[in-house]
Amino acid sequence: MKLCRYLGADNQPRVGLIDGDVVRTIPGSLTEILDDPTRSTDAGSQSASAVKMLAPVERQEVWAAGVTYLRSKKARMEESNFSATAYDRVYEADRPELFFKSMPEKVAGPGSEIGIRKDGKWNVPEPELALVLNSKGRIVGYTIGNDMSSRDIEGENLLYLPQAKIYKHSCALGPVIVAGVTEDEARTWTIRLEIRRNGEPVFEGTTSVNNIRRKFQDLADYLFRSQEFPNGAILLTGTGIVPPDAFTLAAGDEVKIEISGIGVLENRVAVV
Ligand code: DO4
Ligand code: MG
Repeated sequence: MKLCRYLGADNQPRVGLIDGDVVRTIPGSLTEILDDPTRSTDAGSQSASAVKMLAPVERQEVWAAGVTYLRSKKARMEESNFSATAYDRVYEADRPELFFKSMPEKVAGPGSEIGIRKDGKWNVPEPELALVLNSKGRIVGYTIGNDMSSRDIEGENLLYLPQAKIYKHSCALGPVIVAGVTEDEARTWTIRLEIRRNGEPVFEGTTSVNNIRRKFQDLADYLFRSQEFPNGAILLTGTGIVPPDAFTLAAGDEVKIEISGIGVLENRVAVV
């Protein structure tokens, strides 16, 4: 089942169920629908190609897990002189690295601009499977996330992580939420990242969701420890694709992230 958030004819955001080429409106807020995805869809329908898709997030905070793939651990140990052991240790530890990523209203949707910091010299996208959690911390769906990051700022000092990760247009989500899928099924999916510059591919990489070291529900349970999310939350699960060290994003680059069971999230890079 594919859910989306889109702009209705009255310019108000709506939640819909994608049924072939048609979007069927689901009455209610995303919070209510995540708590009960079997709600009726009798509030009208429109052609899917005719509507503007929005980021599938309404009042849910966006959080992210880090260093959940071996590739991410190795890349971060290389970029950082004195924090290398922190990445090594968190990869093995029971408690995962979890960090706040974005308020929902700041998330970029499909086709919107994503940002690279003007004071960052080494900027990359991080293509990630995102867990959609309801208010009880249960995984009710999956979407695609982009955890845009400045590697030079993070590498200079671990305490700069919030600046490397949380800035204007640093988080994109979409295009849809796929609900009713088990973790075992999601682990068969492939993540693909393609970056194009002036229409030409400049980077392409793939990984398998199954390379994520941690169980998805364990990540969600840690996020909900001593914490409440009355509207649910989105949790990015970390990146397993890191472009070579010589690569940095430039304004105008097109970033395309595909997850086989979900779809394609495309955004263009702007300096912020
Ligand atoms: O520890 C820094 C962030 C890690 C991260 O964002 C990732 O592994 O995806
Ligand atoms: Mg990340």
